[in-house]
Amino acid sequence: MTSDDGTATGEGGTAPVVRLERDGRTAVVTIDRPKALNALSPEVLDALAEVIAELTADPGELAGVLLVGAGGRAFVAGADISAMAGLTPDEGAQTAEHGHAVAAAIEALPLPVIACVDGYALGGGLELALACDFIYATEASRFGQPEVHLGLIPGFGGTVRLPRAVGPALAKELIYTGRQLDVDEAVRVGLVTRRFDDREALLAGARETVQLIGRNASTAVGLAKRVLVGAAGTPTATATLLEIEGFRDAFRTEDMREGVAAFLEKREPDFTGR
Ligand code: DAK
Repeated sequence: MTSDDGTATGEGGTAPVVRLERDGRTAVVTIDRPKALNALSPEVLDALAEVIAELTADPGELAGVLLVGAGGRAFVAGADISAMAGLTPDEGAQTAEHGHAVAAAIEALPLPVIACVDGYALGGGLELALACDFIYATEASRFGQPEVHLGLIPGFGGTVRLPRAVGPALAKELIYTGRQLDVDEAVRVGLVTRRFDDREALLAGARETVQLIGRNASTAVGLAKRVLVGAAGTPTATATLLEIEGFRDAFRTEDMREGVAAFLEKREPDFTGR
């Protein structure tokens, strides 16, 4: 459920497990279950889905979203293992659908979402980060798909998005072994785009990036995300058609006319998001 101020609350409406704060042009979505290292219980997935739906329905003047985990030890340490213990195969499949729906909603949101990782991003936590547009991380962060240790395989998109992010061979090695990457290796293999000394620097850096994005036409940023997400993993011919459609749609926007006119008139553009 979501309260008036956009705070998603847990069962009974008393315990917030996902918080949404709007600060100027930046939204911060915090997964707040630090005692369980922010593990993705069904309640957290519901709350995340509600917050993403709210941002989709009313993006206002937002230029970007930061997704963070509370507590300073973990972004998200995976799907909630205790919630999975007694599931039947069909219930397991429903859990996978639940997680996939949240990932798809993040990808469909026409705003960039930055996963801000400070600590563990394991299993469903890494999969959640991979559904974001890019990952920033602190020195204290660790990444992995440890599902095989539990007799499971990735179920929230890890077999799909991890190979796209780091290449199929490394993705296989990580999924088969369950070994963790430190931030050095995560940056080297392209999983993490920027590293920061600590959480404060991480959040400041991510906010700066949202500010940079916010100087641009939000229509163009949203179209670019639509094409990038839609084209991922598709054959070149399909991806090319998606790009042509997106390019066509850019010509439908006032922002494109304004951006081009401003360049030709040697002035700063005044984008309106239309
Ligand atoms: N679920 C539930 N609780 C968790 C948890 C998790 N994934 N990870 C940690 N916790 C809880 C611990 O149980 C502990 O709770 P208390 O005992 O204090 O009540 C608390 O968080 C602190 O954890 P530790 O005491 O273990 O802390 P350490 O610093 O010693 O170790 C750790 C940190 C992250 C290395 C360790 O907690 C750990 O290994 N956690 C599990 C990591 C993991 O295996 N994650 C992947 C989960 S599997 C599916 C779709 C998707 C998925 C599955 C199914 N369907 C299609 C059905 C995805 C699966 C996964 O993500």
